Order: sequence, then C-alpha cells, then structure tokens
Amino acid sequence: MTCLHTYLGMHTLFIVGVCLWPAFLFLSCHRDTPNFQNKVFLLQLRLGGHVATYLPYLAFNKLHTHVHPAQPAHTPAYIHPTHPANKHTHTYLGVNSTMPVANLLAGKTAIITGGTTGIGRAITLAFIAQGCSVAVNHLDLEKDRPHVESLVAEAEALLQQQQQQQSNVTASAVGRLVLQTGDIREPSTAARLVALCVASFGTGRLDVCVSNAGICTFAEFLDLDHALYDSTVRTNLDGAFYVVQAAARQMARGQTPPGGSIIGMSSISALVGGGGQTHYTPTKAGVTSLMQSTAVALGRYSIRCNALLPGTIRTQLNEEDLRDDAKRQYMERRIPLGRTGDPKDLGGPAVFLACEELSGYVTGAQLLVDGGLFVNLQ
Ligand code: RM4
Repeated sequence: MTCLHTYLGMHTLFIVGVCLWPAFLFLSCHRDTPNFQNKVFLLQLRLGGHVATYLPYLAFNKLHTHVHPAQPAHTPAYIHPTHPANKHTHTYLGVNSTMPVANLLAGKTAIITGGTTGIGRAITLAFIAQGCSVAVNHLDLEKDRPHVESLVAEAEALLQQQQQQQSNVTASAVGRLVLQTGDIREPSTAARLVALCVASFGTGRLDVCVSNAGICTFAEFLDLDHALYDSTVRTNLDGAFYVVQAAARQMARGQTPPGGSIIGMSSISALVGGGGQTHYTPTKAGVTSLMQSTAVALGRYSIRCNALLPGTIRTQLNEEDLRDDAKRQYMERRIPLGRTGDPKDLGGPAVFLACEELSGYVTGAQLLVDGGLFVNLQ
C-alpha cells in the first residue's frame, strides 16, 4: 500500500512538473536576456540541457519498473528503499536484487592504526557500518580517553542497528570492534594487532589493513629539532612499514586463500610542499611509495595496496594551525568545493578501496580526497 501511494505520488508530481516546465523555461529565458534572438537560442540551449538531464531518469524508471513487479511479494532479495527499516539500503539498476549499502564489507575483518580519533575513527565507523569487524590500535593517551569511550558507544549503537535490520538483509554480518593499545613505532605492536584481529572475529582472517596513524606538529625548518624529525619519521613511515608488513605476512602466508586490501594513509602533502611540514611531507611521500612497491611485491598473493591522499581535513593534527582565521580562510578559498574536509569524507573512499567487488582491479593507485585542492592553480 505504501508502495502504491509512493508510486501514485511520484507520477502526480511528474505530470504537474511536465505541465509547468515549459512555462518556467520560457519565463527564465525571458528574464535572462532582452534580445529576441538570444531568447530563442537560450530556450534551445536550456531545452537540450533539461532533456539530457532527464533522459537518465527515464532510463532509471524503465529499469526500475521492470525489476519491481518481477519480485515476489516477500522475497528477501528485494528490499524496498522507501521502507524505514531499509533506510541504509539501496536498489541498484538492472541488478536482479538489491546490493544493500550496509553490507559492502559484510563478514570481513580489518585492522586500523590510530583508529580512535580523526580520519582513522571515521574509517573505523564506516567499516563497522558496512558489516566489517575492526581491530583498532591506539596510543592510549590520557587526552584521548573520551574519544575511546565515545567510539565504543558509537560502535555499539551501530551494532544494535545492524542486528535490528538483520532479519531484512540476506547474508548480513554485523561489524564488531576490539581495541588494542600500543606504540606503532614498535614492530611488535603491529604483529599483536594482526594476531588480535585474526583471533577475535571467528574468521581466522585479516581482509583489510588501514595504516592510518600519523603525527604532524607544524614547525619552522630552520629551528626544527631532531627529536621532532625523528618521532615524525618513526611514527608516520616506520610505523606504516611495520604494520603493512605484518598485515601482508598474514594475508599472504597465514590464510587460505591468500589476499586482502592494504590502504596507506598518505596525504596531498606527498605531492606538494609545506613550509612548516618539512619533516612531515617526506613521510607522506614515503607512504605513497610504500604502497606502490608493496602493490608490486604482493600482487601475486592477490593483495591490493593503495594510498589515500586526504587534503586539508579538520582533525587534531591541524586544529591549532586552522585556528588561525587567515590561514583557514586561505585554505577554504583554495578548495574548489569551498570547505575543508571532515574526517567522514574519507569513509567512502576507504570502503571503496577495501571492497573487492568495487575496487578489485585497483592496486598501486593514489586517490586524492581533497575537494579539488591539488588541481587548483588559479
Ligand atoms: C595534511 C595537509 C593539510 C594539513 C595536515 C596536517 O596532509 O598538509 O593541509 O592540515 O596535513
């Protein structure tokens, strides 16, 4: 019944739209130019534009209405997207059933370093929402305790939401969270994290590794002391190397069949300089390079290695830097999409690279997630 109402509602709207559309089009051209010939030209142009925009919608409707009646009334393969219980699912064109957005990583397991704050946290939650169980490493800093607690609470809420939906979704699995403390500058931390993940979720596998933990304290090059340089390189590059190697050992030799997806958190700073980041940008170039070389080394084991390159995303790393209004406004002006990034902006790209069905032929690649910042010269 709800479907029928929605269907009738959509078509009434469509008919009203079709009647009013020529009038609006004509009025908009009349308003925008005084010259008659220009009016006619503008009308043709807009008419063409509207038809071109509308054609994919018509195609969609055609495919959609073909799929819809073919589904028996309560087959679990078809989930109506307007039903409140299915608000996280989506009907895909031409596919004989639905591909629920909530299950892109169902039954998979992942490790994420630095996963309680910023980008790592957003990816952790995005993975859990897609049915992936995640083992998160963090440093256990006093100041981050509230973040750890709220992450646990958010993961729990997602879990309950998924369990409620489970009866509506075939082959669904719910994503769980385990936490581990430790310093990723120590190779043993990486090995422990992999072991924890393999042992915790009942699959005996590690499917995805996100090497995310990193630090960046802005500093003047001429005054930069070696302790800061050392800790930045040790965390951002050595830490990445150790966790990627530990994950790859498990993915290549520890499970049958071998395989997995490794994501290195690089940065736009791997491609362009930063005067206050001379100790940091080389580590991000290093992560990109690590992903390229491991992609070559691990392809034979069906392990894909890719780099994500966030632009200016608001996290703890740049909180202080962006407190400077002039600097923040300068960055916003340079970003074609008109805003600095939110950690959640990295969730989708990470799910894409993690998901074999979506990016199974993508390896050694670099994905910029920067609102267009990098390409904006002038
Ligand atoms: C990024 C990029 C951003 C900066 C952060 C800390 O990779 O350089 O602009 O805010 O690092």
